[in-house]
Amino acid sequence: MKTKIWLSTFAVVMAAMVIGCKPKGAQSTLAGDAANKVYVPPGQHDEFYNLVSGGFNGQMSVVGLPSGRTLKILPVFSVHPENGWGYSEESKPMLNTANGFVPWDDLHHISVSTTNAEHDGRWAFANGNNTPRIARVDLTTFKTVEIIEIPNSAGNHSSPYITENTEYVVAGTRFSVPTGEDRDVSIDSYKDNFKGTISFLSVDKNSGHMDIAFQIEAPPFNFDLARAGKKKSHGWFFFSTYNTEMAHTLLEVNASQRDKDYIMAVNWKRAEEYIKEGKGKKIKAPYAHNVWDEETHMATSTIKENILSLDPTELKDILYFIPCPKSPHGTDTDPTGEYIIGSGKLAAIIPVFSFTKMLEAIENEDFEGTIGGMPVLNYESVLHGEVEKPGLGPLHTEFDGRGNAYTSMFVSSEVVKWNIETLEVLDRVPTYYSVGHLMIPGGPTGNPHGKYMVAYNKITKDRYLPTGPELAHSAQLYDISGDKMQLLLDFPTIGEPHYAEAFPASLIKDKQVKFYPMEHNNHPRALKGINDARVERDGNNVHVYMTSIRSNFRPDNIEGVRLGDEVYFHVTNLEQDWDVPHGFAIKGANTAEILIMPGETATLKWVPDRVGVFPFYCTDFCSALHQEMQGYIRVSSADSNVPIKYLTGEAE
Ligand code: RUQ
Ligand code: CUA
Repeated sequence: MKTKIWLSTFAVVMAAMVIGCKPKGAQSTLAGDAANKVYVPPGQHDEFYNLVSGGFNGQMSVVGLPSGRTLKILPVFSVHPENGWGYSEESKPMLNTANGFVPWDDLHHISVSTTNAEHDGRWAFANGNNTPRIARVDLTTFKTVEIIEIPNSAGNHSSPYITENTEYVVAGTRFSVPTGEDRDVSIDSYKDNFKGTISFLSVDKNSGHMDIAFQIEAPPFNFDLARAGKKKSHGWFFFSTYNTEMAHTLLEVNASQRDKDYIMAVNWKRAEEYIKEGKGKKIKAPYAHNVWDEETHMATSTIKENILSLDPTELKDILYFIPCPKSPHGTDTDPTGEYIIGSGKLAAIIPVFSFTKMLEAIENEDFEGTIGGMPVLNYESVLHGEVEKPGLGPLHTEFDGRGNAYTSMFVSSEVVKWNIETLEVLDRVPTYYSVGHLMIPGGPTGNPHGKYMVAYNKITKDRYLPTGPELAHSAQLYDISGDKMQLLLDFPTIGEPHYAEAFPASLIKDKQVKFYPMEHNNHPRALKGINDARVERDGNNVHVYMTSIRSNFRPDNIEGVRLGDEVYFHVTNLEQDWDVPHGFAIKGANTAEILIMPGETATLKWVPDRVGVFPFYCTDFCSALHQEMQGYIRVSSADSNVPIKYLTGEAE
């Protein structure tokens, strides 16, 4: 009987998840003061930077809040023809992996670096889901400067979450996979041969450089999301898990059987101690580590061979399991570090766990069982309380720093505000429609700026002018400074935003790099001035050493290239002023343009496939004579004896 009732509730929830509920009382008219609250007058700056993930477009976008203005698309894991990311010779190594060049990924989450659990605005980290990677973006240049691959992982979803001083960036695998020497195993041997892994990447305090410090083996569950403990819970990490049924087919049904899955608590300080004692073993696991150098203006990719692996079935006190209803998606820790919130997609309540109670339960060995010898804590013993009737389909929770939590409800399409101590629901607002993540500036840190909340919605339907079958995803900005949340603004987003983080603009806006000083340009093919422009043949390679400055390229007439040659245009932008990039593109090239920042050198490779004279030109409107910024290159037959010849701007 009980199962029957449960099954029918389950069916209703599942049906609602598929269809998506349209909220009642749709709030379509803006209150009179809403426009004022988002109005940023021309020439003035937004109060917050908001870094928004691009989901399946593999990029990050930079949005100003409260205006919702898109300031930049910042390429991370995907090639970006707009500026030559992944097309220039210098940037190609950034997208190298143990599988070779992978020019796309699925970027879900962003973490901005913190010191003492507060945003410090130095770097933003982002995860690549598909070919597991973590990227680091430098927030003085808004450029991806490092990408590291995560071996023994598949579907790097619970990532990239950081500890309170950015000691580690952490990555949990979504899919469990075979990780041993023999990976050719039958899929139905899942329970025996598949494993989960959690990776801890160290971050160098000064340079930001990442490395895989250690990896912890875990049961073959799916790891969905994670958050670090902070303040009192610093030293711990919390991961949500689903598919603790360990199903490998039709997960929709088979991974929704159990009433509770787990939040996995990781005592990483203890893991560090074990490593100091020499515990753990080195295992073979090749991964690429790609680093951008701002002085040579190029990336290098190194394949590393081994990682340090810890086995928690031997090191008994690093992993603990907290039962959590039901198929939890997000797990979030509040600004004090005391409360851990699990958002069970199929749960009717939101459980709030107490870190203090968790420590007591561990101390008292108050366990209800074990998984592979690792303790499962008693739900009731660790529970602070449950939020009753919050809505349907809770996914993610953020905080305003005033003791309130905000949880996104996918199925009932709303955001629910509740008090963390009393667990009382205080307010709810509809979203249009089916919110995924939500974001409060500083929301995951110890010091949220609880003025705005942004809902990132999965379904847009009628919100904007229709654009055929594919519609822009949508963000909605709410004022949360008062007791009641107020919808202020809808704005379309780039790609499919999952998560975003925002911080006060004042943190970084005066630290922006405006151009690269020529005297620090250590690119091996950089030119120091227009007089160095030249063309050199080296076997079948032709190197064009080119300068760009308003409004010419030197050389701009090139002859002596033969079919079968590979031509490398090494373009140095000699400008030493802000906002004067030059672009370079050549007719028929099977590639993209490159966009060269002032003081930078970048290389476009071109393999001509026919005889003729080919124009090239500057693609970025740089001056009144931008349209004059052009040239020609002649390609002769393979057996021609036209010598290398070029003009560097002598008047006719
Ligand atoms: S996810 S909508 Cu972070 Cu990929 Cu929850
Ligand atoms: Cu240089 Cu247009």
